[in-house]
Amino acid sequence: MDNSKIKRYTVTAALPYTNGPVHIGHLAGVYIPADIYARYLRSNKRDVKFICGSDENGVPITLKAKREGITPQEVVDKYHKIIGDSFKEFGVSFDIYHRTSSQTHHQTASDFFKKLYDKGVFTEEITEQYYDPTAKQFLADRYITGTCPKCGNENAYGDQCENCGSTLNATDLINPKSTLSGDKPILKETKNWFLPLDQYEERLRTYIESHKEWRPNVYGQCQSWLNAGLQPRAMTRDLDWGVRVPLRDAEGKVLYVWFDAPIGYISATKELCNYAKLDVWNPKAEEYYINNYESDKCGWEEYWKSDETKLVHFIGKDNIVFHCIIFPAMLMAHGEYTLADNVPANEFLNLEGQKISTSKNWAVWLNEYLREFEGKQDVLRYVLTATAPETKDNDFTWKDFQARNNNELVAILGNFVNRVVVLTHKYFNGVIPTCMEITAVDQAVIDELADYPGKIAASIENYRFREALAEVMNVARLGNKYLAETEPWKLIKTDEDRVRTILHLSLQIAANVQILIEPFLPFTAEKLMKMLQNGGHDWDDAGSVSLLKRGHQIGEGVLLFEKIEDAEIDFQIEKLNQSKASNAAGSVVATPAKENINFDDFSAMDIRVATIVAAEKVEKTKKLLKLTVNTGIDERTVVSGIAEYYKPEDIVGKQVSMIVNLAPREIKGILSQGMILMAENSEGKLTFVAPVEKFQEGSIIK
Ligand code: B3M
Ligand code: ZN
Repeated sequence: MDNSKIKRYTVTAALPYTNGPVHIGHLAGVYIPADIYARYLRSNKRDVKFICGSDENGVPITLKAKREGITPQEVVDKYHKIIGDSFKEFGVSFDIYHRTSSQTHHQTASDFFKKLYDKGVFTEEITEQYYDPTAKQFLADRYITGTCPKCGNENAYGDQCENCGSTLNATDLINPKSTLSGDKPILKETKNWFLPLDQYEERLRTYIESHKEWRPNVYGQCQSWLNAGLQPRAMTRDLDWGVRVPLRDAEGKVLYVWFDAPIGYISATKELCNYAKLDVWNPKAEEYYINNYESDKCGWEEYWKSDETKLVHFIGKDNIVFHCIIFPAMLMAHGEYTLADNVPANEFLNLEGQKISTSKNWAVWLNEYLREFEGKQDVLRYVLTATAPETKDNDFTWKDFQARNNNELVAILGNFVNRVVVLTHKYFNGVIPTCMEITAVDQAVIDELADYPGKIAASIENYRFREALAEVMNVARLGNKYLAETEPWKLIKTDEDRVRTILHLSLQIAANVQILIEPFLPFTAEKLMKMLQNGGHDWDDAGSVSLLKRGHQIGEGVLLFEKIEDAEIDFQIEKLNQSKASNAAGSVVATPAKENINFDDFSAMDIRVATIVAAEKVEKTKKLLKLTVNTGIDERTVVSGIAEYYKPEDIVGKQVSMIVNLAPREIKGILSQGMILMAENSEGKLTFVAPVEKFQEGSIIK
């Protein structure tokens, strides 16, 4: 886009699914680069709206709710808050963090669909979908399990087999089962509305081909989609969670989550513009935080419908087709909107050589990082930017994290700033000395410094954030080199005027670092600002050596970074190794939840605290122990299949939980009156479920 034409920027970051917390892969892939870009634009006094929010619709949410036994609304409320907090704590400076369960969003998405419908954009198609007659609902692919036709895994999902990794259609499964009722689903006809992507193919090709400057991975993926030929895609689904399809004959249907989610960017902008004048969190506004208080009524349409607006989507590579093909097709069909000028999608970040995986707990969770590395947000921001997967997948390792902190942040950036501030306090009581005579060495430094802001800006504007950050570090290196060459600590006795000049210039370099590092490491920039007492500067001022005036009093020195010791890193590696060990044991792949029961079913069970008073092996069996237990009500006999895990002599005196009203059964000739509750992991290992402290026998468990 022609730079002289740009009046404003709309910068979006992919809306995270609210079905779990966010980890370093999310930060590295999307949110840190987007934040750097938005902060850089603000520092350049450009008009920018930085938009994000929670993606709260779709099957991932309903599945999570089912697994946790809570409602979808409870799921999204919980994670909207957790995710919003993490972003805030890492300094991700959204102007709004909105959510797609909001009224504004439902209305906006619904209107958008209606507009396309009224224009006759959609085609109606009747297809056969699996339906659960007991639960009386159509089943999304993830709600169907069955045997994988490729590898025989009995727990494959309707869209994928996690054992062999094949992509499946629900109808491929052998012995399909509904996860809702456990019954065999039937095929039933259903009507849905399709976006005929094939009809937009040529316009999309023209659009994509006018953006040869896009990252090769993004451009390449778009080309291969287009070359494969686009197919109509259903924009509605038979599901009961999401934005209702605003048509009469669409009972029980909602908008496809990838139809409504990108519209979430638009509804968030609307919300931001309507509520921007409120400088408090407004629960009615249904957003988590709004940053841009002053902007008052900003007119959301300018940010979406003007060809003077530059729209940039930050996403991960798995979202490319949705942002570069489907959403643009929707916007074209609507007719009033501008298309994205760039979609800088990142590749994936691996962790210690393996793909990050939520289900295997192979991840660094942001909330845990914040607990274990308190106040070190910028260290993570630094490492994730320095190793960002911009052009290919990249690897995060804890050793590298430590090395970059110790050898780069501490040794280069922290060291430079610390020396300048300490020397200024020591020699001149913290007052910026006058610049005396400039030598050739000084001039070379001044000239080199002047080139950096432009170079760094060019890298950022071309979405090369790693390169940009490396250049900012070079500014600190320049400062260190200058100090090492001029050695003011040796000159102070003999040539104080020379030291004045050296420190004057060094302080200017530090002030430049403050401005240039701000988009990347905002917390560090803030500390520098306090140390140098240097506010009110922005990008335009960088490159200059008159940012700090002589006679200006600087603040107290604080350490910007501290060394990270081996023990802290070993702890993190150990934590991951534990995940690996339990993955190998298979214990993390929990069996799916059983069907819901009602409260009466639960309270019909009489579960008590009991104590084992005697135990012996049941003869001629491998697994059974005969236990005598004190239930508080009586003393009775129970036969329990725990002999492989417990020796009789080890469990006498142990407290247990026991169902006391289970109908008595005869086992190997012994009348067993009740059942001891045991937890069983995926290897079949058993352990007692007992009160955590000694408790009175007969206490009710409820
Ligand atoms: N929630 C997918 C994801 O988190 C999706 C992004 C929506 S962006 C409009 O990967
Ligand atoms: Zn398989």
